[in-house]
Amino acid sequence: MPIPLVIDTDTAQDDCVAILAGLLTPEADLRGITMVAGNVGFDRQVKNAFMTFNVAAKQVPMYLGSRLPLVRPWESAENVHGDGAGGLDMDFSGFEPEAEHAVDALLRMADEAAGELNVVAIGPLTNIALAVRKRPEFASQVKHLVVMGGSNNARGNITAAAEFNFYVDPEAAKIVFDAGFNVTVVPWAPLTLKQAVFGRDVLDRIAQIETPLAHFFTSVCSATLAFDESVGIPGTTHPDSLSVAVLLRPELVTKSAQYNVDIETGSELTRGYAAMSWGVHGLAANATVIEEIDADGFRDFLLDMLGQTTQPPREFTVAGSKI
Ligand SMILES: [Ca+2]
Repeated sequence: MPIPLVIDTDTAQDDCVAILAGLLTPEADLRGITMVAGNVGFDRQVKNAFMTFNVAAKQVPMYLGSRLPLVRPWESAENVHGDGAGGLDMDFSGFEPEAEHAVDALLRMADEAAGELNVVAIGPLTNIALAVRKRPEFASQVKHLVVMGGSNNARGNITAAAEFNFYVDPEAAKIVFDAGFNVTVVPWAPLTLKQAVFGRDVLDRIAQIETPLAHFFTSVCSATLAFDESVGIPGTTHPDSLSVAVLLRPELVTKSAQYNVDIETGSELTRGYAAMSWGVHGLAANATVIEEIDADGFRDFLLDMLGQTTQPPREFTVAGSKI
């Protein structure tokens, strides 16, 4: 049976790869994507997602959601991701988002799927928090929520304490973890840093795959590679595509445990810090946190996907030149 899912995304770099996995993995029934403020400018994120549809030669409805965090000003990760697509551009005429708001679309799709909808949230949790505020039962209607965010008693990325998605909208993250979802967390550290980094060896293999998807991957990951190497991470990071992969291929998860996850909203120093309590502090578990994956299996999952031949309807350009 295909797995019905929605991807809630701040589309840049690995978000693009995650959307490709949702579009092109045979067992996935991607019902739509919902856009949330995060990595790069909102309208740029929309373009990045449309370019992802283009390279996949496959489109699903795109719903625009929150352009700002719940109560804070937006902060970008453009220093990490650039425009999030390595300078790629194309003719966007005819590519239009749906008129329905992302929050309404999430609620409607949950109704239509009658308890079978999965949500993979790979940006700040603003849209998910708004959906559960608009309709608290949304939390129990969603079969499985996979959240990319936080670190499991390990270092952050945007600050020492915090990972970007939870830092940008900590109030939203707190609402979501208090809401009663069946939620699985894909943390930044140590999981992503240990097991979802593609080093130069893997990137060289991808560069040799002669498909539009592989060329696109190399472009969208290029800016992040330079940033990562400048801060001591030996390759490109793939927590968002891992989040889609663990939903579609649960056998990739080799170790996980129950935690109580709560988010810091009061402090500026530790804003967005995810306290992940591992069961010895008397707190009720509210999340499954992934601790280890089959890293080779995940790499092969993405390499297989990038090896598919697609026929993108539009040509991409870089700085006005066709490529
Ligand atoms: Ca993301």
